[in-house]
Amino acid sequence: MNMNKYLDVKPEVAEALAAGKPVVALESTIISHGMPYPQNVETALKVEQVIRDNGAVPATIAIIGGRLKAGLTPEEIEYFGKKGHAITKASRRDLPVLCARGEDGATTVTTTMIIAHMAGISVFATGGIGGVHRGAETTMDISADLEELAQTPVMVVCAGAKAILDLGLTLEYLETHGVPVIGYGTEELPAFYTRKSGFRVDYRIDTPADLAAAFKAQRDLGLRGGMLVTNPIPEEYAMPLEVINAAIDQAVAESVEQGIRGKESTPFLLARVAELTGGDSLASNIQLVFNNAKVAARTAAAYASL
Ligand code: PSU
Ligand code: MN
Repeated sequence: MNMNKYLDVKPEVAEALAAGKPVVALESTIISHGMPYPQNVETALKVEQVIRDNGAVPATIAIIGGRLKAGLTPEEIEYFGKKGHAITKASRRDLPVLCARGEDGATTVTTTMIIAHMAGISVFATGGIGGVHRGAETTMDISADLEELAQTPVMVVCAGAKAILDLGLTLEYLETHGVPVIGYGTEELPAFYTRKSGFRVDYRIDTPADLAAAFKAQRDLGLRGGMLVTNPIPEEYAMPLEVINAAIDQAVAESVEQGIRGKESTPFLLARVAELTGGDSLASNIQLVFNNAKVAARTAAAYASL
């Protein structure tokens, strides 16, 4: 493979890819901006173990000293978790300057997809994706994650999107850009902390083998863009709808009052919802990431055998 000059693939990951073995990408914004220390580091290490237990090699993705890293060491994961919000949250538009200057960056869904694709990784597991924000009709705040799904051929396994977003507009945007939205074992779009949202997915698929077959068909058809797999949080960790919605409504109202904009918007809302719901939402968040890692690893294994 003709490797990008800025890319470093961890040897274990490179060997797995060369041998046609399954690899699953993981993002680093969830570590530095999505959870508090030390739970972020514990979760990031444990999620790698879940990937291994389900037959794939994990590749946590980040930017370190201007290098695009496909696969981190435990020490690097610790570094990202400890530095937290001091690390730049890096979306597509941030890559040129970070790489030119040799700086660090925490990769969002967008940049994790870009780097995974550069390295030859097809499946990526995370918690939630960015989307169209409430009020986007005036703010135009639409996550670059949606645009990336439209153009980069990576399957993203998530637990849907948080209701901090306008989920209806998010689905409309994905439809316009030709991104298939799959429900894993469900017809209804999950909303991260809850299994239901009131919105329907495009297709329900029930097995990793069938997810892999759909992704393979997308490749064989020569269609650009990725696929969004939404996997509902396990029932026992789902949060009561009223509790989570009250916290989300308050967080959104505060972000409007305080004029929070741009890249700060999502981290502000996530942190505020976590504060307002106490440790419950953090425990749910951790469990749904493990659940997504399991589905992603099994799907990567099925895809590798096609
Ligand atoms: N949504 C979550 N948890 C997260 C994120 C979103 O429930 O950690 C992070 C992901 O890294 C996602 C990014 O790609 O936020 C989206 O940020 P923005 O809305 O600024 O594009
Ligand atoms: Mn935004």
